[in-house]
Amino acid sequence: MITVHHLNNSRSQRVLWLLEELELPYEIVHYQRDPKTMLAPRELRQVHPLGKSPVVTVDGLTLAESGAILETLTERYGQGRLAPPAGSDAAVRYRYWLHYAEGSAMPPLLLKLVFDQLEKAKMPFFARPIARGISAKAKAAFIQPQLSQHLNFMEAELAGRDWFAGDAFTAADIQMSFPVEAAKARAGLNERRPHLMGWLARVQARPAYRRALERGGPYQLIG
Ligand SMILES: N[C@@H](CCC(=O)N[C@@H](CS)C(=O)NCC(=O)O)C(=O)O
Repeated sequence: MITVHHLNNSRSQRVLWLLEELELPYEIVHYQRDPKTMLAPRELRQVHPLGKSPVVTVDGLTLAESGAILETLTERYGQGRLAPPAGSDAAVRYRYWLHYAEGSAMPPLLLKLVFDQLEKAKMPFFARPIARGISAKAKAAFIQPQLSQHLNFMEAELAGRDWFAGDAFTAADIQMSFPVEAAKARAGLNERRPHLMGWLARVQARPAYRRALERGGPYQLIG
């Protein structure tokens, strides 16, 4: 049996979506973020020492790290679905995007989230202008240029093909949904990048994506 340890508003939404695409039976154990810190509850550390979401257990084996989970489940249960044929160019791109999502796209998005929160955090009034100044500098000098570079890169890649790995929808598109949704929610992704927006509309229209939302519960992307 596949069990998904699902934290609300989190990357585990992608795992539910993959399982819906593969039409596999699974059960969900729900966890709620602390409303103040947004961190996962401590119980999740009983499943995996880092206590991050997603974590999946499959017949006694514990899997963590969303890219690794998607790759493992696709390999084990996909029967050729959602992954390009081994040895093809699409397979090389598939592996690249599976890693890129968390390894390269998420870090600047996470920095943006952290600095946005810093600006809103409670602090003595005299500290606020200092905090805002530091945040503005970090965003202007590093975060915004990085975000633009990544978004331009993804936009250019999708100009030549419908899906990240090639002509067919794969688990790499599922993995890429989180950074692209986060970029739309908080990093200025909009209609000025029509290929990325078109891709997002296509993935969000998939019946399995909608079913995963129904099973996972309310999903308001916060990163
Ligand atoms: N790179 C990891 C990131 C895992 C991660 O940071 N998950 C977030 C949810 S989106 C989390 O568990 N946050 C709550 C916490 O850190 O306590 C992955 O892709 O699985």
